[in-house]
Formats: sequence, C-alpha cells, structure tokens
Amino acid sequence: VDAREGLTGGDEQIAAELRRTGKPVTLVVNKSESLDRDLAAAEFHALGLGEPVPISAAHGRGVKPLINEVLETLPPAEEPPEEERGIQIAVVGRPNVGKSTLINRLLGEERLVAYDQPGTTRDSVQVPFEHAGRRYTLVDTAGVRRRARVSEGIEKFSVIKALQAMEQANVVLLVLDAHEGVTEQDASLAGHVLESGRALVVVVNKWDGLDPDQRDRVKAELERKLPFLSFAEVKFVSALHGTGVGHLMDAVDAAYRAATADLKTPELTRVLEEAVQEHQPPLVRGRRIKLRYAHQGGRNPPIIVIHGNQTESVPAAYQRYLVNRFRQAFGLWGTPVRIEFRTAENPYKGRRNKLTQRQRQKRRRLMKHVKRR
Ligand SMILES: Nc1nc2c(ncn2[C@@H]2O[C@H](COP(=O)(O)OP(=O)(O)OP(=O)(O)O)[C@@H](O)[C@H]2O)c(=O)[nH]1
Ligand SMILES: [Mg+2]
Repeated sequence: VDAREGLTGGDEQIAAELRRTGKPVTLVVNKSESLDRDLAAAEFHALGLGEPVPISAAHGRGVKPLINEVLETLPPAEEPPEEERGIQIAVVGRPNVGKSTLINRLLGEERLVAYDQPGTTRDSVQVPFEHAGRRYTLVDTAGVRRRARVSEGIEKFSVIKALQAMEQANVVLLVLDAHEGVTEQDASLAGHVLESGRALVVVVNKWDGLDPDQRDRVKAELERKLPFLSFAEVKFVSALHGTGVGHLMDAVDAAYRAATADLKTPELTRVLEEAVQEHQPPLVRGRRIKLRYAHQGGRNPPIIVIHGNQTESVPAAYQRYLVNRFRQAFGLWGTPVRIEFRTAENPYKGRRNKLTQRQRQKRRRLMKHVKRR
C-alpha cells in the first residue's frame, strides 16, 4: 500500500480478497521515507493483514528486513527426487552457438529465449523433459566466453554457474558452431568437460548452409583440435531446422549407459590380465611393475581400480593403453574412463583419500577459474 495516499477503498477490497485465499500475506507500506514510520503504518492495521512493514522501495529502506520476513514464511526448498529429475543433461558451449535453440527444438516448443546476440542466456535454467517414456532434465547454460572478455561481475558468475551445471550433470552436450569451426575456446571448454568426468556428446550445430568442402573442413578440425574427445559420439545437427536432432537422445542414452555401467571384478581382472599379457608394463629399477587385479571404484565416470606393485610408476602411455583396452572390452564409449592404482605394499595408501582427492581436484579446478579473472 501507499503510505502517502493512506488507506483507500481499493486497498480494503484487495485485502478482503487476500484474506479469503488463506495464504500468508505480508502487508508492505511503501513510500514511507518522509513519514514517521509508526504513524505511516498505523492506519493500515485496519486491513487485518497483520503488522504493516514500512519500507521505501525508491530509497532501499527496510527492504532487507522485509525480504527476511517473507522468506521465513516459506517452506524449505525441496529438490525433486532423483527419479523425478531423471538424467541431468547440461548443454554447454560458447555464446551464440545455439544451445537454447537446441533445447527448444528438443522440447518442440519455444520455451527458452534464443536470440542472435552472445550472452542471451544469463543463468542456468532447468527444464524437465520426457522422451520415449524416460525422464530427463535439460540444463540450459550461459555461453562460456573467452577469459579476456569476461569482466563484468554477472558474466563471471554465469560462467561459473555453467561450469557447475556441467559438474552436476550426468551427460554434457558440448555444442559447437559449424559456421565458426572449432575455436580455441571450444577446445578449452572441452578440456573442462573432460576434467569433470561427465559423459559427453559433441553436437556440431548450424550444419545447415554449408557446402561439402566446408563440412569436410569442420570434420578435419574436430580430429585435429579435439583428439582427446575421440571417445565421444559427434552429432551434426541444425537446431534451427531440426535436422539430426531426432537422434541426439539416442547418443545421450548410450553415453549415460556406458558412464553408469556395472563392471564386474572377474571380467575387469580378465581384461587386465589379457592386456598385460599382450603388452607388459615396463621395468622400474630392474623390477617389473605388477598389475594383479581390478575392480570398479565408481561410476559416471567409471573408475577402474587396479591393484599391483610399484603402480605409482606406471607411465602415462601405458595407462592410456589400459583405458583403451577397457573401453573396447566393455564398450565404454561416450564417457571418460579413469584408472586408479593401489599398491599392495601399502594397502592404506590412497584408499581413504579416494573421494576427498577428487573433491580437492574439483575445488582446485573451480578455484583456478575464479582466480583467472
Ligand atoms: N543457421 C543456423 N542458425 C542457428 C542454428 N541454431 C541456432 N541458430 C541461431 O543462432 C543464434 C543464437 O542462438 P541461441 O540459441 O540463442 O544461442 P545460445 O548458445 O543459447 O547463446 P547464449 O545464450 O548467448 O550463450 C540465433 O539467432 C539462432 O537462430 C542452426 O542450427 N542454424
Ligand atoms: Mg542461450
């Protein structure tokens, strides 16, 4: 209500309506800056809506206590349970590549704002989505731009939100703009996806309006600039026209399946033995590295824990060889695969640290991003 105008018939009418709803109501007396606060509030008691709260919206006076008061009347926030949210899909990419357009296309309606202007989406938006009888949550995110360009506070914040959405997702759709090719920023973002460990589908958008030569060039660029994403399926689509979008969810499902696969200890160990037999790990100070057995240590991403001796000396190239063997054997496409080693001589080493170490890495990644700005 308006303190300067005082109580009006219209106020009384609205108050009567509100009382009928039985909902919690806060009576706010605005424009009370130049009046005595108690006096300004007094006459509104008659509305029967509880203690009037005097504020001045224009001068920002009394607004914080008001918000606190209102928040207290709200029930605690409820996250929908996991089976309702379904598979979480974070859609990430540079500004203007067509993320919001793609989600609208998947939904079959113009739910999100898409516009030819980088920075259209400012905050992560969660959109429930059902496809082939299965539940998903699509998360639209703000375009992640080049470091140098991010100056404003709100943009810094939106980039961090986009990276968080990725960390919280099960599957990431990394969207590229075929008209622009694979840029440095795409590669840097792809690095973030890889570190996050999420399952991944690469979406090359705006595939319309390109001649065969241009298309070949984009495909070659993908191989040259993003070789570390070779485990992921690449879909060429036009979000604007809908071409290719129909098969996108198949790729998402396949990636999710691989990322959350159940890997049995006997099979893992058999694949490990075969791999070692075909290609022995190297000698370290005259002693052969021994890799004895493997079990699953986590999902999304799959973590394969290998037990042996001198495992801290397994070279990176040999680790890549092992990852490839496990990938082939279990069809682990569309997801990063992590290997962790345990050395028998020190059974406690690394065991207690397993989760906290990953959490520490995660924090370091996010902090790195914050500090860069
Ligand atoms: N030619 C063509 N244009 C597209 C396609 N998809 C999106 N666009 C256009 O690209 C522009 C940006 O689309 P958005 O969906 O807003 O892009 P965004 O990635 O959400 O952008 P931000 O929210 O700013 O990060 C719009 O003008 C779209 O119409 C496509 O498949 N082909
Ligand atoms: Mg957008």
